[in-house]
This record gives sequence, C-alpha cells and structure tokens, in this order.
Amino acid sequence: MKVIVLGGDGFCGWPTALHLSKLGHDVVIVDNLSRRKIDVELEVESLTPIRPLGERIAAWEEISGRRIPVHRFTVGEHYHRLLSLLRDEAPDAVVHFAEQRAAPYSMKSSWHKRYTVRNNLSATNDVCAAIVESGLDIHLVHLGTMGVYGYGSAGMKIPEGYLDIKVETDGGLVDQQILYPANPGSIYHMTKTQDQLFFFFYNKNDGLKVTDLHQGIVWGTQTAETRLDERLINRFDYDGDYGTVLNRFLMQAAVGYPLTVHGTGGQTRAFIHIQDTVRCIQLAIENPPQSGERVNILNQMTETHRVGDLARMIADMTGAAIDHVPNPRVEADENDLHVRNDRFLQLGLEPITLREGLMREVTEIAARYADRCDRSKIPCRSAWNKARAAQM
Ligand code: USQ
Repeated sequence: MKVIVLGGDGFCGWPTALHLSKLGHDVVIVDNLSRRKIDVELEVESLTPIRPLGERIAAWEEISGRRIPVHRFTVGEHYHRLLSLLRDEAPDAVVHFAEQRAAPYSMKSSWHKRYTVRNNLSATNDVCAAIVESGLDIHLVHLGTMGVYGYGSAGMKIPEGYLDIKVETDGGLVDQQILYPANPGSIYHMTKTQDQLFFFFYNKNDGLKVTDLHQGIVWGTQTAETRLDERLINRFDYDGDYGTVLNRFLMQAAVGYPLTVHGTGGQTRAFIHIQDTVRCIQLAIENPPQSGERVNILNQMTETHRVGDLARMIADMTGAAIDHVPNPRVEADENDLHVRNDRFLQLGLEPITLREGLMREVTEIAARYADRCDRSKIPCRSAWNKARAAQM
C-alpha cells in the first residue's frame, strides 16, 4: 500500500513510518518540524539524541534499502500542497499525527491554547477537505486520545467510541447509539473531541472512510526498527510539558530525582507501549472500514494503572524516592477506569505488558542517556487555572 504519514518526524509518527516501510508499504512523510521547534522554545531536548530528519531518512535507506520521501510543510496552512500531494501520490491511506499533542503545553498560556486550537483543528479539517476534493478513495487513520471520554465511566467499561442509550419517546423507550459524550480535561484534549465531530460530519456528508484511534498514554521509546541503529533512535520527552507520566518516572528514577506524583496519585489512566502503537496503526490500515460504514473507532490501549501504583512499582524496582507534589492540573484526585479494547485484540494484537518491558526501558534508555537530562526542566509548571497557579 502507499501510505502518507502526516507528522512523520514525531514520537509516534517516526516509528510508525519505519514500521510500515519495513513491512513493504511505500511511505511518504509530511512534517513541518514543529515538534523540534517547540524544543527550542522550551529550551529542552529529547533525552535520546535524535538526529535531524534528513539524517534519519538517509540512515533508514542505508539500512533497509527503502526510501521514504519527505515533504516539509504545515498541514492546516498549506492546503494546496497537501491536495497536490494527495493527487500526485494517490495513497491508499493517510495517517494523521500532525497535531500538537501535549496537554500541559496547550494549557501554558492563552497563546498556547490558541496555537493548539488553530493548529489541530485546521490540520484535521484540511486533511478531510483535501481527501474529499481529491476524489480519491483514501482511508484516513487518525491518532485520537482516550482523553476524549474523560476518565470516569459510571462503573461501566468505556465502549469503543459509541454509547448505546435509550431515549424516552411518546411510544416508549427507543434504542439509539451516539458518540460517547465528550469530556475533555485540557485544550489539547478538547481539540481531539472536536476532531471527532469533523470525522462524523465528513463521513456522513461525503462518505469519507475514517478510523479514529483513541490512544492511551504511550510509554517506552524504541521499536524493532528504531533500535536497528542509533541514528534511527526515537525521541524521549521527559520535561514538565511534553514528558508523559511513566517515561518521566523511569527517567527520574535513572537520574535519582524523586518521582513527581501529582497529588495523591489516585488518577487511573490507560497505557500502551510504543511498539504496540505502531502495530495498531498497521492493523488499522490493513482493516479499513467499508464504503458507507460509519467512523470506525477503536480504543488503542492495553492496560490501565493508577499513577501512584506506577510510582511504587518503579520505586520497588529501582529504589527511587516518591514525592507527592501539588497537582497543577484540574482533574479528579481519584478515578476508576475500565476500558473495552476487544477490537484490536480480535485483530491479533498481543500487548507488551508493563511488567515485561519496564526494566529494559530503564537500562536501555533512561539510564543510558541520563547524563543528557537537564533537571531544571523536570517540574511541571503549566498550571491549569489561576487557583492551581497560586498553589504552586
Ligand atoms: N502525572 C503525574 N506526575 C507527572 C506527570 C503526570 O502524576 O510527573 C499525572 C497527571 O496529573 C495525569 C497523569 O499523570 O493524571 C497522566 O499525565 P500524562 O502527562 O502522562 O498524560 P496526558 O497529559 O493525559 O497526555 C498524554 C499524551 C497525549 C495523549 C494522552 C492519552 O501527551 O498526547 O492523548 O496521554 S490519555 O491520557 O489517555 O488521554
């Protein structure tokens, strides 16, 4: 298949591009290097020494014999470049990662809120509009988030996208299925809930084929392909804006920094290893919805854990100390989370569990590159509102 990966230089996009290329698909990357520019803004670098995109691509060609053409432009701004690329390449699928993906970054200031909304919503609308205008039969695979559901579920398992409800009418109760009610916790998550409405609309109006993947928190760094050569290494974010919780704890343990548990650590979240992310994207591409089918929604997660339990697990493994710090976010102190993920399991996903992968991650990445860590960048300083800012 021919696959265009939008955002193919990022944390999920790069390993996905290599995985699909290795499988024999013809991959094309589009990226505006915005993630690297945000590193410059935040004055922080990936813990792992990621190479410039051109060097990564050349290394991949040298190692695999496979070429990945790169186009540098902003999806959501340069509409006609996107449309021409679709017409020239006529891809079978477009994988859309071209969004600002950090909740804390989206909440840093009104500028960051506005940037995240502009960037993410324009990108998604442009991709949908360009596929429709191209007239081609292209399957759009989008990386969404578990955060569209909020993290509570009234005791039920969160379904895959759609909720069965009963509506009271004059004639009695009528069964209906609706998109699970959106409950975003940050501006970033809010953009992903809006993305769902774009997909719903373009699917209904134009018959656009869409798969929307509601992904949990990714942990881990390397995949089978990025591990082949140090020049292919994937990024590892550890700073207070882009670092996600489990990778942060692994790095903190490696550099002897007390694990920064927000509040009580009672927040339960869904997790997935980066290797499983790339497998899920592959499975999604290989199993497109049929023409006329509604938006295909899958929960892309493999385990749920409480943040405090993760900290204790890593502390037991490494001897790290735990620090309960004031929570800069507006979120429930505690929540239970039960999620359905049957569809990927039925498609053949065999998840990597935390228990088997954690130690490898500590030694292979966190400890190996610990000397690249700038400890001043570890604290989370992005406060969700004025009351939170006053507590910090
Ligand atoms: N947390 C801590 N200590 C830390 C960092 C985070 O206790 O040092 C807590 C947060 O308060 C939160 C939880 O850990 O309760 C998760 O935070 P996170 O930064 O790991 O994840 P989040 O902001 O939700 O965002 C990440 C990705 C995003 C993706 C999302 C999936 O950045 O792109 O969509 O995970 S999900 O969380 O399921 O919505």
